[in-house]
Amino acid sequence: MPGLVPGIHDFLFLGQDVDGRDKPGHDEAGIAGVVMTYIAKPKFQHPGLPKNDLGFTHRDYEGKVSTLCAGCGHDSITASIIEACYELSIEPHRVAKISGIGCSSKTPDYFLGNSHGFNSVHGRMPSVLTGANLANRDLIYLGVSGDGDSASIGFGQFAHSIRRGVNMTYIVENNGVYGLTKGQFSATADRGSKSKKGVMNTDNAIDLVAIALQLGATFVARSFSGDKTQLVPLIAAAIRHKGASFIDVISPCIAFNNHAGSTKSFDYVREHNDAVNRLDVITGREAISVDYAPGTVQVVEQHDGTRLALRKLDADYDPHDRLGAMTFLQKHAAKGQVVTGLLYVDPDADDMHAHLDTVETPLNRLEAKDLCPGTSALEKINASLR
Ligand SMILES: Cc1ncc(C[n+]2csc(CCOP(=O)(O)OP(=O)(O)O)c2C)c(N)n1
Ligand code: SF4
Ligand SMILES: [Mg+2]
Repeated sequence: MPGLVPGIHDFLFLGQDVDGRDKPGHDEAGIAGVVMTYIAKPKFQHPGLPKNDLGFTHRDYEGKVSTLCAGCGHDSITASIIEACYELSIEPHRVAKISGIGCSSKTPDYFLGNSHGFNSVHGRMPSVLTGANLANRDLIYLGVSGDGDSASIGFGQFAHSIRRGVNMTYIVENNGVYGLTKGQFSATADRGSKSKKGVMNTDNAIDLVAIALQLGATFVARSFSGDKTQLVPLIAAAIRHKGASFIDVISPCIAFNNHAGSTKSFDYVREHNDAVNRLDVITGREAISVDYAPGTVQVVEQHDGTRLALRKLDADYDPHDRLGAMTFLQKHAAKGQVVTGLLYVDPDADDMHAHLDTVETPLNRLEAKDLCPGTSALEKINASLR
């Protein structure tokens, strides 16, 4: 997918604002010097493409052609999301993908082209997703964000959506910089790491995985954009999990954060990656992948019957122990190691709707009489509050 078109920064001066959107007043065909912000993919599909249970091919889970820089880690995450949704045989119209602003937040345009999508405001994805989820609990919610979007401007929003237990898969495509606005350090950049121009970051880093654990997320994982074998089953398991699932994906920005001195570069993460487990997701119907060694597998039962098979590398790592996960993370961080894998899961988790005891039926399917029960019902409620 990458490499077909120029990087995003080639477009920025060509009639677009800093978010990569067309400047007001410019139509899609473009005026002098304006380039379209997307390229649609041809609809043609080879008849021999493999199909999933629903008869869909991978192409049915793709979106537009990416306009990110060729080699951007975010494009690899897009490929993993497509793969996970294909393997789970998800009906695309049942997915709502919601994002903020940034190169990472542009990616929902490149996958699940037949799903619902909303590209919101910088740092505001979590509240938009929470509202959509409250209105229609029947959809599968994918929150896609960046480290700037979630750890800087949207830090409060991130925290509240996690602590509320919104049923979602929240993915942060973490490159340690504001890629879209040309590489300023974000709040996840490690103290002491260097920018492309050699400037040292003197601020302490926010570890979103540690925060998600502390705030009560019931599925917490970290992975690396270049490790599809680990990332695809993690995304699939997060989608099947009921509750707030959070995945921090280290995703090198090849334009501004892939040099010596960066702790989010391909080379650094490869050298310091310590996987706690290897996993496959097995749905009730059939195995998504059979690539696991018998005898070294721990099966985690999810409340909906989904089984998560963990292949443990650390004999004593227990993904059911929140406190243990927090300690494990800090211990390894102190050694400069990036822990990846499924760090914590609560298989019996509840979500926000259970906490609030909301009505089962999505609001858009309720009748007017259910939504507005009339004056006498209102009088009763008012009386009970006096
Ligand atoms: C309210 C507001 N403030 C600032 C900006 C400018 N801005 C756009 S994207 C961005 C940072 C994006 O960084 P990140 O979320 O890490 O995404 P990346 O591009 O690195 O994938 C900023 C500061 C904006 N669009 N809106
Ligand atoms: S995150 Fe970096 S590599 Fe990716 S599109 Fe943005 S500037 Fe390019
Ligand atoms: Mg970023």
